[in-house]
Amino acid sequence: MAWQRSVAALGVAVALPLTGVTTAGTAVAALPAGSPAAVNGQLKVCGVQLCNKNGKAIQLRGMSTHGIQWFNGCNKSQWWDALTNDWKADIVRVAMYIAAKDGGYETNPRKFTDLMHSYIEEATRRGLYVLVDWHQLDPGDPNVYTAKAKTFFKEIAARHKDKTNIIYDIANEPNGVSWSKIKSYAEQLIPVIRAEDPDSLIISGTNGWSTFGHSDKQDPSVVLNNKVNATNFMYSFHFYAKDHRDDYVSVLDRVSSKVPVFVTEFGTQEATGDGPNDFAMTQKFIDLMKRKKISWANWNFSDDKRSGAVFQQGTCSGTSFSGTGKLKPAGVWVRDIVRSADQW
Ligand code: IDC
Repeated sequence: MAWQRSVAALGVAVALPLTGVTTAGTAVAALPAGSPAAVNGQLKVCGVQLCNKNGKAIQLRGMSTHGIQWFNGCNKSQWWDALTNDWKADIVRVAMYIAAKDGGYETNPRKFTDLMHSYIEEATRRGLYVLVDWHQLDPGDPNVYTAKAKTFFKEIAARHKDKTNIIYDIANEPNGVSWSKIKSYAEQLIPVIRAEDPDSLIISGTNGWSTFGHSDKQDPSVVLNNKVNATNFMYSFHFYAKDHRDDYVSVLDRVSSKVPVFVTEFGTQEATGDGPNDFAMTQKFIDLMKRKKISWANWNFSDDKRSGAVFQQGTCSGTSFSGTGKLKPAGVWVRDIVRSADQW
């Protein structure tokens, strides 16, 4: 406001209205001023872009947890401090495996739903966006878990519907299943979430482990010609740069010009999340994602022994997570990119 500026310029001490004060009197989750989620607010899809509350296209960057059934030991204040203040991440993806054979959600729905609530609350206190990852993987058909997914997402959405920093990913990596079956699953889940949280941003994986079918040797047109019937919806794409080369860059470039895409998981190494890094190949994806403002989360912010876990083994039993002292090479490399200036 012009009058505010001119008064301030005169150096007159007067009480000026604070920005961000609402008159509605509704309780909204407190996001720290200046944090990524406070600045950008409720996300929405605009065209093929992800936009902030002002309709400006933005790119979110951040980290995925490892499976919270295995690596909840990392979930401590210094680990969150590192992600928020040292890495300056915009987003945390919380990977909740489903299958009993992995010790996932199925083994104890109450425990894992509560654990997800606690990650969401902590991310909110930190001003991060939080991506709730229904980490179905094996079996690869998300329809196996439709009833369980509905129960889980209904409770999550009902509890957190007033937050503006939550993103729902309803299927991590569908595999061994046709796109039409994934689309059918998505169209069952979306109304369940939207009944509770109408303006929510929802993502689903695509066939071929979230490659728009490319890892299944299918053409992405199968997805592009049969889109999910929903608004505010994005498709996920995953890659592991040592195994997934220029042809995957081309697919990502092609699909992201046609539909909104979020890279909810990628690695700089082999698809096992282990083995040698290929930073030069990863850089090609990073450049594309920067140019097109495609948001991403890297796998993963844990101390697993594999090369894709950014911390050296044993780090999570201590309290030192910030800086580069405890990082593996992938961590040093990815941290630099996550830390680089936000573009909003
Ligand atoms: C891997 C974990 C490993 C676990 C395995 C379970 O690193 O500890 O035993 O899953 O199958 C993905 C998956 C992600 C994988 C990761 C690395 O989303 O769950 O984690 N990856 O293999 N897709 C491509 C790679």
